[in-house]
Amino acid sequence: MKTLIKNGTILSSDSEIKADILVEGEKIVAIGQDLNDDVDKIIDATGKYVFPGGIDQHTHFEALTNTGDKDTAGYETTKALIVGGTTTIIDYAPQDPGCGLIESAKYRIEKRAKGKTCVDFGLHSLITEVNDKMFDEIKELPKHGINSIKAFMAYIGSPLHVDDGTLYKVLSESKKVGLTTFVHAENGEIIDMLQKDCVKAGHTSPKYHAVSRPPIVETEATRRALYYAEELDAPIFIVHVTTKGATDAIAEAKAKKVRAYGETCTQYLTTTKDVLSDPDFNEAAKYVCSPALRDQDDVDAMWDALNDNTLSAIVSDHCGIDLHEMKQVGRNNFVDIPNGAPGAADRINMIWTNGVAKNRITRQKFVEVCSTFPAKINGMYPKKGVIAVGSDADIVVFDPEYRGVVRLEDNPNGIDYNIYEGREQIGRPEVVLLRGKVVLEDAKFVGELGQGKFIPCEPYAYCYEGRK
Ligand code: DUC
Ligand code: ZN
Ligand code: ZN
Ligand code: ZN
Repeated sequence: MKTLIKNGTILSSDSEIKADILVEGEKIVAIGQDLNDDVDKIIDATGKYVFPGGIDQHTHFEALTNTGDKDTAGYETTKALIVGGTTTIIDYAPQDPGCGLIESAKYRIEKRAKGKTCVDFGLHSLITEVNDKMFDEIKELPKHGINSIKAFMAYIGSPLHVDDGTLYKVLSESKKVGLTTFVHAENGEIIDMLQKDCVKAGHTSPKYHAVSRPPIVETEATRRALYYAEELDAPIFIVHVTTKGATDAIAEAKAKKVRAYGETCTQYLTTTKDVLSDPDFNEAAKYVCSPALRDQDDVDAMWDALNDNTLSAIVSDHCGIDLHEMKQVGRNNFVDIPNGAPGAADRINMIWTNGVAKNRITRQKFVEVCSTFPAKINGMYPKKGVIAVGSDADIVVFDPEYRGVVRLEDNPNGIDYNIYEGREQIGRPEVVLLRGKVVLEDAKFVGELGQGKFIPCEPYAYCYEGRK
């Protein structure tokens, strides 16, 4: 199968050019002016931007929540991501109870995702059980196509929480085999204390989710984790950064040549914590995610941190947690609301609308943080994350002239709400190719369940920068 994409403006993380793209099989085989070939299909991209498929390096499909009752929505719901211009995810693979890191990842690839996922996917391992086997398995992860492992400093009393000794050892062991440690940096002890104080005072509505997770809990934990990484000379990636204090800490670490990186999420760039004060529980509970939403100053600081290269990626931290079932358990106490919100399907559109179209970031920065950098740090570059000869033909043809409003019914995400419902939308993907196959046409999904495949992540990726 040969496809020619004609007359578009190709965006990369450092340039934009008007050129045609020839795709053969799963790969891009030529880029140039006025390409002509005997092809099966021509896509007219006149007036459109053409960029590499979005890579969301932080999602949770079919995974346990922090409250541990029920799993998030499954991989069949990734159909909505294709409609939203994302072609690859790096999903979290928590240890299933009683299982090792590797068995849990294999089960995810071969059973949970197989036949269902519509996007290509890599995996980050995620610690939920600390024991000798877990540490032994860290050494084996690269052989299984995993180049990262996540540890939670938050959630005291849940299987997710790791103590500081464990975090220190994970950083140290991971470095030996070319992995990057991804850290959820929030001080679990302080949160636990503040939550108890709120509840004792009768403050149980969703608003107190943010009250019990103030910026200091994130900023302090980020500084602590970065300090371990500095002492160990180990690469570290801080997930879902939301505070100016945390970005200052990452910038200081970078200045000291610590291999420190961070991401923020769409919601921390577009939404303030005011929504948590809605008197309607259902309206407020939608936005209970961790870290908590912040004030406008921190929102502005996240855009700044992307622009000065302190932060390197924008992710969704997508959690398919439905409102009318799973979130209801916290109706009488915010502490019991499972943390997380869906957003992977809207990431590209919301970042274009609120970032590029509002001149907060350039088109080049958009490609860098939504696709290219995630491919690099996860060891998928240049197979993914770039429009280049030899790369996978994961391509979005994006119409910047489209104007609309986000409606769940227009792109169902498998969950009973969308946190961006009713928001302005500027631009949208018109055509999407996944490894050469057209899976979105006229902004309609034309692919099939199970079209996505597991993509191994190479160890010693970007964050090692020649250093071992
Ligand atoms: N952290 C995540 O990364 N995802 C969901 C909940 C959380 O605390
Ligand atoms: Zn702790
Ligand atoms: Zn987290
Ligand atoms: Zn997450």
